[in-house]
Amino acid sequence: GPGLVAQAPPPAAKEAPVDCIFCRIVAGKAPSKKVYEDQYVLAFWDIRPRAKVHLLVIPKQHVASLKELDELPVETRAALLSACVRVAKDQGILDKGFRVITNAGKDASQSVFHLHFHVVGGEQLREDAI
Ligand code: D5M
Repeated sequence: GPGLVAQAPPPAAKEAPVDCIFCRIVAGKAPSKKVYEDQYVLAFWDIRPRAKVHLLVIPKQHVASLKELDELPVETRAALLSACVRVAKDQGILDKGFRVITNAGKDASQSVFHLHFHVVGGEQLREDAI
């Protein structure tokens, strides 16, 4: 009848999981060795560095992995890659070379489910692994 108008369901809540360690770092509730920050992204040292330089670049907005990239505003997507180059430059590894890696999902052995790019370098990296 005329009184029954289909209602779209409310959008699913996109709140950051309260237990996300990288959200806690963004919020200043967990420590990190920050090297860069702007309104979109944060970069800090990996807690378990696997090379002389091993940084992580993350969006401040929570998404689980690269699989969810399209949920981020285009400005954030651009800022992520620009920040990878910027922190490499700031570490003095731009010209000798560096590697940017993101693990997405089980087969990639992703262990922290907040999108992050590893920026690795400062030494000769293996051809077949980070
Ligand atoms: O890698 C996740 C990476 O995140 C791994 O190299 C360790 C790092 N990590 C985990 N917790 C922290 C904190 N608290 N600070 C800094 N770095 C951290 P992946 O396998 O790609 O999910």
